[in-house]
Order: sequence, then structure tokens, then C-alpha cells
Amino acid sequence: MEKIVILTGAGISAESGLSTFRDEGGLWAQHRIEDVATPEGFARDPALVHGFYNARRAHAAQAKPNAAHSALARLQRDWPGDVIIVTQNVDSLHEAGGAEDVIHMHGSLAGALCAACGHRWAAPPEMAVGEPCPACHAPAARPDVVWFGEMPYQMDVIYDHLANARIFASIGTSGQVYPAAAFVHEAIAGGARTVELNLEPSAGSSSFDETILGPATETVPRWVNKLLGQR
Ligand code: BV8
Repeated sequence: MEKIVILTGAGISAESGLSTFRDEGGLWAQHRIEDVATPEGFARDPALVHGFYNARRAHAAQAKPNAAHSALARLQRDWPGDVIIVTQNVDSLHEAGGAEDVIHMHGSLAGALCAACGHRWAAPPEMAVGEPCPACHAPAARPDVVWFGEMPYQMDVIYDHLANARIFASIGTSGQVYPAAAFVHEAIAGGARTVELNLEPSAGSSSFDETILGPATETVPRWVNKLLGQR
């Protein structure tokens, strides 16, 4: 049966009250990427970076999944084939909305990682500089997120899904960060039909067969109904 692969970005969580990166007043308007989303920035000022992620972890903990998150969970449940959700987001709203096996290619606020031994554990609400790793006790704990210049997670699994997708949908992403921004080309190479659902055209809109503009809480449930009704 047809496999659907869905890439999501910050725009799908915008209506849950979480800031996007590049919209007006977004996260990158408040902080320089180099300072808070690179390994060099973390080495230079770990307190600033922990503060940045502690604030986002607190906001994400208060946020509720919206109609777009739950519509994708419904698609996963009711579509006769596989529905793979790959998210660039580090919040857990897809899971809170009922989605399963979500691939967090840029990591997650819920995770902590030891930069010394690679051990992973559930992140506390607040992480502090020099926090010891529960496994090797080195003061090397960091948020388990993928910074610029670092390898996104599960890329081989993602490329395999893209090669076998019949439908590829990109939801709520500006298409400016790689390798995620190139997934549409992988999907096209595999013969998929491609659709973009976004508030405004993204950097990669011209590559898609179809672009559906509007807020995700309106466009995603309508798109899911069409797919399920159409079946
Ligand atoms: C890599 C961390 C090698 C977690 C993030 C030069 C030097 C060094 C590197 C590079 C370089 N040039 C290119 C690169 C690669 C670099 C890159 O792409 N840079 C860009 C800036 C040019 N990428 C990397 O370094 C990546 N690693 O390349 O490793 C490699 C290569 C190939 C294969 C394997 C390995 C690592 C990238 C990950 C960086 N980490 N975040 C965190 O803090 O969250 S990136 C950050 O941007 C988030 O992860 C976010 O998900 C991502 C993309 O942003 P969006 O989700 O798209 O959000 P944005 O605000 O941009 O857009 C929101 C969209 O939603 C808008 O279009 C808006 O219209 C829409 N919207 C708003 N409201 C709504 C809505 N849509 C619908 N409804 C609404 N209501």
C-alpha cells in the first residue's frame, strides 16, 4: 500500500504557541544562530545555550498539540499504508497529538546527551552547566539536539523512506535548512507525488507538485480528510 512520508517544521507548532525560527519575532530574531545552535557556541558560553534550551523546554512543556498534530496522528491510524513523520522540531507535540514512531532528525528537548561518552537520558526540566553524565560522571551534559554543522539523526532511515514514498508532504517549514530542505528532491527521485502545506511559499515551493497555503490547523485536517475520503 502507498507509503506517505511527512516532513514537519516549526510552522506546525506555531498555533500551539511555540516560536518559529525565521518568522517575525522568531527565535533567530532573539538569538544569533552561532551563539545558541552551534557546538562552538556551546563551548564558548554553555550557560547561554542551556538557558536558551531551558526556556524552550519550559514553553514546550506548557504547549498543547493542535489540530494539525492530531490530524497527522489520525492519518497514521487510518491510512492503510505506512505514514512516516520526520520532524525538524524538538518539541514533543506530534507524540502528544497521538503520533507514533516520530523521527526527530534534529533531536529533542526531552533528551540529554553526554558529549563525553554519548550516553542519552531523559532531560530534566532545567539543565545546568557542568551537569554530570549519569553514566560516566563527566561534566559534559548537553541538550540532545542537532546543532548547525552536526549530523542530523537517522539520515539513512529517512533516505530509505523517501526512496519508497508514494506521497511526500512538507508541512510548516521554510525549506532553508539542509539536508531536510532537499528531501523533496529525494522523494521526487523515488517517484513520489509531492505537496507543500505552509503559511506562505517556502524556499523550495517550486519543486512541489502542489502547494496548499494557509495555517496548518486548517490546511492539514482538510488534506487528511481528502486523503482518507479519497481512499
Ligand atoms: C549538516 C537545532 C552535514 C535544534 C536546528 C555552511 C556552513 C556550515 C553548514 C552549512 C553551511 N551551509 C549549509 C550548511 C548546512 C546547514 C544549513 O542548512 N544551514 C542553513 C542555515 C544554510 N545544516 C546543518 O548544519 C545540518 N547538518 O548539514 O550536517 C550533513 C549533510 C548532509 C547529510 C547529513 C549531514 C544541521 C541542521 C540542524 C540545525 N539545527 N535546530 C533547535 O534548536 O531547534 S535548525 C532549526 O531550523 C530547527 O531545527 C528548525 O526545524 C529548522 C528549520 O526551520 P523551520 O522548521 O523551517 O522553521 P522556520 O521558522 O525557518 O520556518 C517556519 C515556516 O513555517 C515558515 O515557512 C512559515 O511560513 C511557516 N508557518 C508559520 N506559521 C505557520 C506556518 N505554516 C503553517 N501554519 C502556521 N500557523
